[in-house]
Amino acid sequence: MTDLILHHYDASPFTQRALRMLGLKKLAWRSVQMPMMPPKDDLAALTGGYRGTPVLQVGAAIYVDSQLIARELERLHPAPTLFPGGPGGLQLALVKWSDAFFRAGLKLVLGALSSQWPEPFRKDREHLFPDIDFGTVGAEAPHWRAQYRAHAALLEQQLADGRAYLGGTAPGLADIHAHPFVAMLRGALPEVAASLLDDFAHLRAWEARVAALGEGVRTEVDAPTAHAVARASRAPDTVDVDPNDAQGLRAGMTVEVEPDDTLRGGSRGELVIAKPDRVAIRRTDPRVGTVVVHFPRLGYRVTPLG
Ligand SMILES: N[C@@H](CCC(=O)N[C@@H](CS)C(=O)NCC(=O)O)C(=O)O
Repeated sequence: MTDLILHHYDASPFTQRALRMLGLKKLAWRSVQMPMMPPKDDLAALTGGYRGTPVLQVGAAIYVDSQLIARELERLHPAPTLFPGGPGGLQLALVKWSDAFFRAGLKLVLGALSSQWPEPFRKDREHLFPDIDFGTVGAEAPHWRAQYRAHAALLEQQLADGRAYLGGTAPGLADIHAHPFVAMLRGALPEVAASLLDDFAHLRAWEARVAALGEGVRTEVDAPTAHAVARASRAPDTVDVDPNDAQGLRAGMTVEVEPDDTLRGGSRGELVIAKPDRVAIRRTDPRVGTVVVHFPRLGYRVTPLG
């Protein structure tokens, strides 16, 4: 039975990113569905409070965010690589570019559709994105259409020499970063997407190729099964704190870790890893035992509590 357990819901473009990684690597994995909004107690038992999707579990190790899921899948299953043609720094850096692409598409979707959402879901998303005014974002649609098309035009430019994927002949993380936000607009606002994208012929062919990566082989399991896996596994005892840590973090500190972009929730625990690429905390919960929860450093705030 595969060690990989993905906690997720499929409607999320960030989940779709994790699925394309699993597809590129042709991996078998176990799926635990989470709700699209709180309460998410089953997930919180593992993460300590982070509520976002996707989250990868490997035994008693928990990996938050598609950035770290990419790194971990690459470490565990190096071939085929997510980083064709290089060590991956630039492909990983594109996560911040892809966030800007996401935001342009998100604002188009919110402006057009959020007033029709059920009230509890709309209120939850207003909480999640405190920097977006749901009441006025629709009035900015021309700007966000222009931004979205400008991002998509970069993809079209990169593909214009006839290459199959953004990096050349092999698919990689750059494709997987960008593709979900093209698919998101096509799914949510097909007419808007057509008006912004359909003269990009190379992009259209590329969309089909990236979608065809699929998702590997999924087996559904329930949350108690995943919790039992965590309880039966020994939490990794690695302690690895960068002596040059930019915040002066030290092993054993109690810290809170939370995203610095949206309010996807924070987690508290004992700091065991702090490096430029990640921070990890050890925490114990009666439902899952002791787990180590890893977060990317890029885009996450670490607050020492004592
Ligand atoms: N940087 C994160 C972003 C994840 C993210 O924002 N996911 C959204 C769904 S698209 C989410 O978790 N929303 C809150 C929720 O579903 O509770 C990643 O790449 O994993």
